[in-house]
Formats: sequence, structure tokens, C-alpha cells
Amino acid sequence: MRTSKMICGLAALALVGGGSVAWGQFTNDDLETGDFTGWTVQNTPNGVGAPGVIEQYDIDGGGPKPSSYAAKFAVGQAQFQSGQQEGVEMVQSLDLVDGVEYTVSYSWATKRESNSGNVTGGVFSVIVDGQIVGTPLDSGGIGGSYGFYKYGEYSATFTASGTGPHEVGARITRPYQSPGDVFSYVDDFDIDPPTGGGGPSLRAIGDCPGRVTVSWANATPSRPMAIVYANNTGSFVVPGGPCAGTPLGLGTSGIHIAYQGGTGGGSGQVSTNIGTGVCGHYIQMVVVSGSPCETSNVVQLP
Ligand SMILES: [Ca+2]
Ligand SMILES: [Ca+2]
Repeated sequence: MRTSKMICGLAALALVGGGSVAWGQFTNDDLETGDFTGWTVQNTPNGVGAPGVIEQYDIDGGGPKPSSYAAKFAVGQAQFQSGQQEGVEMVQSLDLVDGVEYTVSYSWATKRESNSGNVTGGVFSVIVDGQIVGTPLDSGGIGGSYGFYKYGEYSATFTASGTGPHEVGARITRPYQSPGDVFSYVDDFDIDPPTGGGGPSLRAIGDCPGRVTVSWANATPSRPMAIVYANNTGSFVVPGGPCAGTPLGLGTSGIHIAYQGGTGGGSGQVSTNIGTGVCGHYIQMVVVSGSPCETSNVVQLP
């Protein structure tokens, strides 16, 4: 049953065409703007390391990722205080939904640019509204007998308290003053599920023309839903059916239902190949729940 719905959905979405937009993710999550666009970088109270730099770096060493832009910091204490973790924070404001469990992840690496070892290359954590969530990762020593390049993936899970904007990001610290040649890198931030306001979160990832995956999260489970397409944004009001009177963020140009299915457990996705005709246009999810019906954010296709 799910398979046949998927096939119908793929056919319908194929008419829509589309590409990719990462609504609900960190802005500039992969730092490929080559700068800190979207991010606020600041020192901890007794820390150094800001503003940091963005440079090309192979964040996972011999792993599959190629060199790309990553954030680079030389973190540590401004004034020595025994055992005190100090350095930098890079955060941005995300709309979280109360009670939803989120996992924030990113890639990290440390590097020593001298011949000797240093006892700590960096401690990596995730912070929400200035507080560490999850368990920080102490990456250990760097350089000398420790080895000169370390890297890995880090993640932390937390449950949001309060619907609305929260400051979310990374804290990178060391319990010593910076020797100036110990560097910590981060790249490829992700938050799962994608963030949104009080309603369902919708996003589309892929290329236009090409293959796109439309995914949703935080929808009311086990309800019928539709993904509506339009060439423009606006204030179209659903004229009839179970969601009559529901205001959308879409305009009237080319508006039609691109996909109908169910919300599943509240999250899910459909994928399809799309053509150039719909690139840059818009979709929105409507869930048959409540009056007016539940609606997602409007997503611009790639
Ligand atoms: Ca690599
Ligand atoms: Ca990158």
C-alpha cells in the first residue's frame, strides 16, 4: 500500500519538477560561502579564538569527504585558570518545536602545526541557548606522539524546551592558553529533524533539473496530507474539501496538488526526478488535521 502511494506520489511530483532547498537546516551548514554567513562567532567569557577563519581543509582526513571550506580556530583561555574550558562558540538562531528531540551533528578535526605534542587539540560540544547539551567530545592530544591530524564526527541529542527561536551551535574549547599552532576545525553541521515553527517542517533537497527528495517532520501522525505546488507565493485560501478555508503561503499561478498521501508517523519523504519547468517554484504541505488545517512552511524548490 505504501509502495503504490509512493509511486503515485512520484508521478505527481514529477509533474511538479523541482530541486533543492534546505529549509529548516542551519544556514551555510557546510560553510561553502567561504565565510561565516549565517553564524555568530564569539569567545567564551575567558576564551580566545574568535573570529576564526574559513579555509579549505580535508575535514575527515583519509575519509570520503574532499577538501572543502571549514571553520578554523586556535582556541584556549585568555587568562590561565586551571581546568577551565574556554574558547569559541559559533551559533545561529533556529526555530525549534517544544518537546521534539533533535540531534545536532558536525564534523571536527584538530591539527598541530609544529613538531611537538600538545595535550589537547580541542573539546567539542553542542550548545543550546548557551548551555551544553549531550556529552562533550575531548579529542585528546595533538602533535608529537599523539599524531598530527585527528578527525571525526560528533553529535548531541536534546529535547527542545519551548517552541520558537533558540541559539544552537558548537562550542570548541581547551583548558589552557592557545599555543598558536594548535587548530580546531568544524564543518558540515546538521540538525535532525529539520527545524520549524509550530507546524510541520517541510524541505526539499536535490538538484533542479535532477532528483529531489521532499521530506517532512513534526506533522500530526497518521493523517491524510497533500503537497501543493504553485509557481509563486501568495495567500491562496483552499476553496473546498476537508481543508476549506485554510490559508496557504502559495499564490494562484499553476497551483495544484502535486502529491497526496499520509503523514505516517509524522515524518517521511518522497523522491522523484524533476524537470526545469518547476525550478525555483514553491511547495507547501497541508495536513488534514484541525480547522484550519495544519500547514507547513513554504519551500522554494531549487
Ligand atoms: Ca577526506
Ligand atoms: Ca565545507
